[in-house]
Amino acid sequence: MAEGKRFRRLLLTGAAGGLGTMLRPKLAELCETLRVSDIADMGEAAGHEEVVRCDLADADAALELTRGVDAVVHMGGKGLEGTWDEVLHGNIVGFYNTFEGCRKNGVRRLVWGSSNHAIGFYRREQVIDASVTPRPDSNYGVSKVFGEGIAQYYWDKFGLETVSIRIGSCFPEPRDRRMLTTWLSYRDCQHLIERCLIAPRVAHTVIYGVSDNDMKLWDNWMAAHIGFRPQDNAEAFRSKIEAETPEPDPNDLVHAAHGGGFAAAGHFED
Ligand code: NAI
Ligand code: 15L
Repeated sequence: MAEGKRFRRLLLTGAAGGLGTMLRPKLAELCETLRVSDIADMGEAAGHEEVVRCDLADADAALELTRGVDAVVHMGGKGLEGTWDEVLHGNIVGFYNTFEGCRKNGVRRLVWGSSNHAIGFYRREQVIDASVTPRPDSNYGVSKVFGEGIAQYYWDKFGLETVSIRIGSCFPEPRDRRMLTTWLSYRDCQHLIERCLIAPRVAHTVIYGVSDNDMKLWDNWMAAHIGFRPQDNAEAFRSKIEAETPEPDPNDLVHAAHGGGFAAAGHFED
């Protein structure tokens, strides 16, 4: 193994997406070879990269994709609410195929982007930990609960380790008042993914992906073994956000529910 590298080969799915693009150079630091994959174009392969364009809903493609990798950072799939067919294709069939590929190919660990929308119907005055019953707020949130369920199953039955990261809002800066609570900075996200990959033992861990914001909805005491130490705080953006956005109605679900607009929206199929 080359000096300073923790892994021979890592796989990053969703490499053309917002988080995949941000994580691509960071993951390259950790491994000798980074395999990047997406259904969309990902640009040219760098010297240390393998670029594989495929649909994770294709089981044969997912099996081939996961061959020969030590660990997977899975960010591919539908990243927002959508029709049931879209969510089914990208997140449920795609996730199952990714897990099956990992199992058949003996991959040791998978780290993936679950979402706060798995618990989006909790109310803002309820601070929750990872042991709560899921309360998904959308088709999308239901697919994340499915993902967490399959992760638990593959640990219990096959010993495949997974970290399910219930990501809050991961963007360069918080975009609205809700994100003053839910924001995960890019720097903290990169550190979190690294910790999830290198922590000695994770079994199936659920962790909230959120920066060290003053206002908190999620308590990560059950994932202390990951060693996640966020450094950024959305409070630094408060005056800018408050100047740009109207005073919220605290009873509106957009502000009252952890999932914000996803909880407040109607059913997507209507
Ligand atoms: P994104 O939508 O920018 O990226 C997702 C990528 O997955 C896209 O490049 C898309 O082409 C690819 N993809 C979709 N269906 C696919 C399929 N069937 N096969 C292969 N690739 C497929 O999403 P983003 O923001 O980068 O998020 C990454 C993951 O993290 C997503 O699973 C999302 O649900 C999750 N997440 C992100 C949050 C955020 O704040 N950015 C918050 C919570 C969860
Ligand atoms: C998510 O799950 C989405 O992927 C992201 O685009 C944001 O909407 C985020 O949740 C959020 O809750 O802010």
